[in-house]
Amino acid sequence: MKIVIFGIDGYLGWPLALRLAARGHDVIGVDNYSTRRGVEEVGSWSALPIGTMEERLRAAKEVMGVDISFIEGDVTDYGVVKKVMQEKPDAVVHFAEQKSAPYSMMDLDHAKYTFTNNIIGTLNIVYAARDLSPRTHILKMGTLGEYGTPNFDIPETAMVKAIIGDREDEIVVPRWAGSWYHWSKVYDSYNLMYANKLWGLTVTDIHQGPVYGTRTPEIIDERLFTRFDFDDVWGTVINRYCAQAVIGHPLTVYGSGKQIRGFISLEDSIDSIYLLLTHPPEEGEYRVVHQYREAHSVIEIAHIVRNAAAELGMEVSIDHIQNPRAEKEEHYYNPIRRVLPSLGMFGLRKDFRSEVKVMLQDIIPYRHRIEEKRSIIMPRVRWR
Ligand code: USQ
Repeated sequence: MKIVIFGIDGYLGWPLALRLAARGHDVIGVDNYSTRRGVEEVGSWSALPIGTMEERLRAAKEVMGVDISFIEGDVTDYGVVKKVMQEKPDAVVHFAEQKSAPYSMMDLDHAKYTFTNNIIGTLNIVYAARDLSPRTHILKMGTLGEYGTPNFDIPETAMVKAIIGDREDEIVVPRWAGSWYHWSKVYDSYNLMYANKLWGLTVTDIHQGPVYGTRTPEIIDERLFTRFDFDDVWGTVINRYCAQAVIGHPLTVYGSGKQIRGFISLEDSIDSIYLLLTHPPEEGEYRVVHQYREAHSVIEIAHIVRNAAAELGMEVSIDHIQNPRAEKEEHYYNPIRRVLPSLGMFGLRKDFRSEVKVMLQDIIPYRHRIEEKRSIIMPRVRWR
């Protein structure tokens, strides 16, 4: 297949490119390095050192013998999107969105940037697909956070039957997001559903939970590392706890820590996306996918990280700090999963504790890079 990855330089984009290239697919990557700039803006860096795109591409060639094409460009620039869509790819993977909830909550400018980048980027892709390559499968990274934490099982469908007053109709599955970032993905989903209805585009809208991890089978050399963020703005919770553990920083549990999310490892995420690309929906279908392996509260995660660290001889304490976010801390949580299990995902349960231990071992050699940024581990961005 010929596959375009918008956002090839990111945490998921780079390992997905390696996976696809290793399996013999043609990969064209696009990125404007905005995550690198955003991480720098908040005074941070990736704990695992990553090379420039040129170095990464050279390493992929030398270590794996694969050629990956790259275009430096911005998904909000229609000219760039048109240029790659003219190649009539089999699939376009859209990861090129501002992905941090805290970044979007910093101030008005960051909220505006998040909306502009995310919503316009998706709009460019659906228009370019309509005009230049209507059969291209658009695989878009959304988030489970679009739904919030409702008190019902979240259907893995676009629409759901609802009774309002005394009449029944089909409505879009209700959403109540918890940051401007998460709202931007809600609007994306609406726009994708609408484009699918209007023009019959083929879409997979993935709703994924927070990802953790340092490796995939293709990352066999330091030069192939993907980024690993741990600061208050760009790090996701499990990666943050692991980074905190290796420098002896108390684990930063927000509030009671009873808030539950659906977590997935980097490796499972890449496996799932690969499966979804190689098993596309029917032509003209809008497919919703809930992508996570297991649901845990963040306090449970903290205990798992603390225990895994103890097994490696590291003593870590757990701190409950005032929650900087506005979110429910006690709630029901059950996003339904059918699509990925039907493709064979999530069968064999990996031992979460040993995965966390591997992560800790992977970042220990780079703990000095985390130590150097110790002052930006505590949250600086508040929702209210
Ligand atoms: N949390 C802590 N301590 C920390 C950091 C986070 O207790 O040091 C808590 C948060 O309060 C939240 C949960 O952990 O309840 C998850 O936070 P997170 O920062 O790992 O994830 P989030 O901001 O929700 O965003 C991440 C990704 C985003 C993706 C989303 C999936 O950055 O791109 O869409 O996970 S989901 O959470 O399902 O919406």
